[in-house]
Amino acid sequence: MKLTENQVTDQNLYLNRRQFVKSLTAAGLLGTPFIANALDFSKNPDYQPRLKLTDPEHALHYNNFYELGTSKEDPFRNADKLNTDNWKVVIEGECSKPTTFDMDDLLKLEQEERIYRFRCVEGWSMVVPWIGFPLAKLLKQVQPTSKAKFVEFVSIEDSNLPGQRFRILDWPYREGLRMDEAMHPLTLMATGIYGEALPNQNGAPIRLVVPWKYGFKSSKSIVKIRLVEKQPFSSWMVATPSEYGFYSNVNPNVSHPRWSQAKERPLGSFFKQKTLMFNGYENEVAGLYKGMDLKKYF
Ligand SMILES: Nc1nc2c(c(=O)[nH]1)N[C@H]1C(S)=C(S)[C@@H](COP(=O)(O)O)O[C@H]1N2
Ligand SMILES: [Mo]
Repeated sequence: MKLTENQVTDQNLYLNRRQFVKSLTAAGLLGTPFIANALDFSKNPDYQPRLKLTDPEHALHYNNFYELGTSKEDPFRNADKLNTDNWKVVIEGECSKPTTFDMDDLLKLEQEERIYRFRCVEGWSMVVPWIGFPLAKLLKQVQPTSKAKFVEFVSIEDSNLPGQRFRILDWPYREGLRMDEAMHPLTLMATGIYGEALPNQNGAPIRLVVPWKYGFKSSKSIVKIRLVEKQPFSSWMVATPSEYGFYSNVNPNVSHPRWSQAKERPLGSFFKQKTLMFNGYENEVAGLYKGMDLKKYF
């Protein structure tokens, strides 16, 4: 569905488009593919909570994307080192129809905007309008077999990525979800943010967004999705198994070994606020973990 700008822009909830373009001009972003790539999308009314959006100035310039460097400004500064031309996403493993999708195929799926909370394990958070489609829609197309118990996500590996010259992590960046988590309606494949195609620093051209889990579960720049029988290892589990578990659900009652997770600092705010159980999505997802000891399965 093609909507006009008036239809998709709610002045109260949504950021002022002209202001946004102005902030991009100030940041020297105009003329880059980011502003040229407006997406066709509709607002999903079920996911338009009355939350104050994070200023894109923060969400687009304060990033974690170790392939592009480890400091928060590196991903934006090195954004042009990520080549997204002819991007393909391979879906393989335990499914009857393994398929290679190109971005045209994926952008043909109906794109919707959803405003989600996002909480990094480091203790900062944001509220951003993602554009994308439920991962479940894509997975159904390849017809997972009964052996598909988990889903593994593999991000790009490329010698031009400055962070991959160092073994900061076990490259390529890998993450995983249980099949029911992957099929959950909240789990999104994002292609855009703030009304535009994803800029490179936020994981162009396509990334995962799992809003009830710590941010590192939301893999950027995905090239492969594997349906598997056994629980996969994520790059963070390989790096520090005592600190980063497979589940990594946002939980204010379970501390990181080195800091409390009870509070978070919204980007752009001086003050901290309380972190919510499952990042505020408890009603939607608590059932997935019924009977599980959340301290053990962290
Ligand atoms: N491929 C890849 N994906 C990644 C990361 C990364 O380093 N590489 N960092 C993760 C972390 S720790 C966070 S908090 C989020 C940050 O997303 P944002 O920069 O869009 O806010 O991306 C996640 N996805
Ligand atoms: Mo993070």
